[in-house]
Amino acid sequence: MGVKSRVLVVGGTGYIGKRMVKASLAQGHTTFVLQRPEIGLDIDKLQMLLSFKELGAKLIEGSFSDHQSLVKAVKQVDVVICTMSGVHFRSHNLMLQLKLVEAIKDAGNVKRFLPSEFGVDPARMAHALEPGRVTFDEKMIVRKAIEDAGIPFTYVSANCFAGYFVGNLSQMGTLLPARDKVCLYGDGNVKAVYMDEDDIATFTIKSINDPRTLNKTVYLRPPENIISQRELVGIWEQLIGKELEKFSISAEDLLAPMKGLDFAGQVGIGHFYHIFFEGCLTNFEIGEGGVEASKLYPEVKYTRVHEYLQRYL
Ligand code: NDP
Ligand code: GFR
Repeated sequence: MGVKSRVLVVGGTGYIGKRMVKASLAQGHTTFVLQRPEIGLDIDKLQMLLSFKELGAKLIEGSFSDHQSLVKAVKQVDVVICTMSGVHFRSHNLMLQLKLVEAIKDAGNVKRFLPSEFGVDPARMAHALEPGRVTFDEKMIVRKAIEDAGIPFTYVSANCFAGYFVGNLSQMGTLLPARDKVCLYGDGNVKAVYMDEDDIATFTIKSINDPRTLNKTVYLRPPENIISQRELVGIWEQLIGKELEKFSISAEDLLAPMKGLDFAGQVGIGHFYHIFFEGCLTNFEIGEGGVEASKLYPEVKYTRVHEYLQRYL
């Protein structure tokens, strides 16, 4: 809201984390990034941290295995954003956030904490399928710890990262768009919400010191990006000037191979089922505890799906 804050990003070299760092700097906040000693010889992470420093960020050393180092880090800032990895094929450490909550509680100075969410609203997923439900259950455990500690928060429900859901026309097991045939979930008409990850970071940083988002869930639901998988495929067909052969998979057939897959694969199938058969991203009205980002920040020119798809041509 124009006011500048001191922001610490924890998980700042991650897929969404690096975008948070850049958005925080771009919006003029004094931006800190946690530099974990455990990254060791991970040269990509180290070089990225150094590049953030060149952009004006400050690096703060801290480790999840050293409580005092976390307390010291959060004492230097007003806002903490955590982008800890979730449950997928990369790594899964959401519960580590409980250590960060403890540090924020002990430090006592943090004005807003944004835990690692950035997807489906976990508060609406008590019915989620095993084993993917673990993503949502763990995020709810972290929320409870935050609220029990009386830490001011903002939760961000970012819906579908375009990199995981737009580039592949929402097909599982690939990150690239089909050019001949495509599988639709059921009739393909269930509405989802697709977000460019840079916009997720932009909206998130806009929310960090906005009184309207204090102790609220911010839903990213920009109207032009609320589309069905069939509409997504249609946009791609327009771009490539070719109609794709379409076939349909039923919910039963999507779920059938679940047992034979590894944990990450089972989690993924569950998420795709809830999103594209149940419509969990759009089958509810935003209530009292929530606000919608594109309404709060109409000045953000968010990337439309057809613009995002240009990179795959
Ligand atoms: P990443 O897999 O990129 O990991 C992010 C960061 O987590 C890493 O960079 C690292 O921080 C930190 N981390 C991982 N393991 C450890 C550990 N053992 N100790 C300390 N820190 C660790 O995460 P994503 O960006 O993919 O996911 C972030 C959030 O976004 C999750 O909540 C996830 O559920 C959600 N998400 C949502 C999607 C959607 O479509 N809506 C898609 C993908 C993710 P460091 O930088 O310090 O090394
Ligand atoms: C939409 O909200 C979420 C989406 C969320 O709250 C948490 C995680 C996700 C993503 C996961 C990110 O890694 O949904 C599925 C999963 C990504 C994934 C994509 C998993 C398996 C796949 O085969 C896949 O193909 C693109």
